[in-house]
Formats: sequence, C-alpha cells, structure tokens
Amino acid sequence: MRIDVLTIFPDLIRQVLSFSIPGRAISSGILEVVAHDLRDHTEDVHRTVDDTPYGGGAGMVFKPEPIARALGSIPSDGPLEHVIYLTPEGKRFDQGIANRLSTVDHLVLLCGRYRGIDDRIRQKYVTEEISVGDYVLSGGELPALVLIDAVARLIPGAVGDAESALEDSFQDGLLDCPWYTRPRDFEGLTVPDVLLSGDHKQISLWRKQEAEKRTQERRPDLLEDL
Ligand code: JDQ
Repeated sequence: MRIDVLTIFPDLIRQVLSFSIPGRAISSGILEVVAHDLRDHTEDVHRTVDDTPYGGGAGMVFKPEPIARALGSIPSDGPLEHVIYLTPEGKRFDQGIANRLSTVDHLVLLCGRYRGIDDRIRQKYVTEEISVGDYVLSGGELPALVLIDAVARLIPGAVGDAESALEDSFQDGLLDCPWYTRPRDFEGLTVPDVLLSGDHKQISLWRKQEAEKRTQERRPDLLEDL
C-alpha cells in the first residue's frame, strides 16, 4: 500500500512514522508513505501556501493552487480515487473505516492548517472527508497519523502473530478484556485464578464475558447494532 500525505510539516509525518508498527511496515516494504511539502509546490519567493479569506474574518485559508499542483505531482495510472481530507466536518473515523481503507492500494491524505483549505479543492479533488473525533485540533497532521497508524496495523504482515490484529476485541465490536502479567500478587491485588488454570477453553470464555461486561458498562452504544 502507498500513502501520500500533503502537508506543510512533512518531517513531523516522517518522524512519527519511523517508530513502532508503521515504522516496521515501512521498513519491510509492505507500506510506503510519501510526505509532500506543500511549500515545494508554490511559485512565489516566499513559498506562500495561505491567504486571507474572501468575505473577511480572522485566520488564513490554504490557497488552492499549491494543493492542486501537489496532487498533480503524485504518480498514478488514472484519477486519484481516494483523496481524504481530515477535518472536524468529516465522517467520524472508526474501525470499520480503517478496515475498508486497509484494503485500498493507494491513499492520499490532505492536511490543512489555520481555517482549513479553499473549498474548491474539496469540490474538485477530495473524495472523502474524515474526522478523528469531535474536538478541534490545530491541523490535519495528527488526524492523518492516527488514520495511518490504524490502517497500517491491519495490512497483512504488519503485526506479529502474537498481537494479530484479528485478535483485537474491536474487530468483533467489543472493548477489550482486562490483561495481567507477572507478578501474581501486585500490592495486594492478585490475578484471577482462571488465568492461572491452564484451561484455555475457560480462559477464552472468561475473556469474552469480561469484554462483554466492560462494553455493557462503559460503551453500551457499541452493543446496539451487534
Ligand atoms: C484542520 C480548525 C476550526 C478547523 C485546520 C485544518 N477531528 C479533527 N479535529 N480537528 C481536525 C480534525 C482538524 C483537521 C484539519 C483543522 C482541524 N484545522 C483547525 C479550526 C475549525 C475547523
């Protein structure tokens, strides 16, 4: 899978993605992330990417031309099919969207700043708008990294067998069960006996029950359309 990221902070994207599961997916060649600096697609000496909004108001808006030129520089056989704009106005990101995007060959992620981008870029080039949650961040880079992390770990081979993404409770729509490691007694709190029993059928039944109990208590909304 290839992911192109359009941003004024390409080094932020590259540095974060050098770590952990996305970093390994990139090193092993199953994921390629290309971060493009929108300033490289400007034509003035000041490398200006933003301008004041028509109609007035505080803040700046990303000019359309550098974005259109950056999109045009991305190698592709046909038109770009998955150009995603990260924005609080988008569809809320969830595991279902991550699963769908992980099956796609090529993604383009567009990161705005300030008040966002000129709306004509959305109208002409953006195919999907995604929000990572109902709070306002200062730009699209952290949302893009959230999306890349969630998608990268779903690519076959990105996560070791031990931590297989298929084992994630979220894959079956539930919150996770409690987990324990050594020591058996930590500050007077002990590990549930069933986990020490060696009875794998009982252990997996207990984990399923705990996951259901937690989901019922904390996120009953997740159980609604199960
Ligand atoms: C941008 C901003 C006020 C946007 C500029 C570009 N889920 C999510 N939260 N915040 C974002 C996404 C996000 C994404 C891109 C962004 C915020 N801003 C700041 C400020 C209104 C709209």
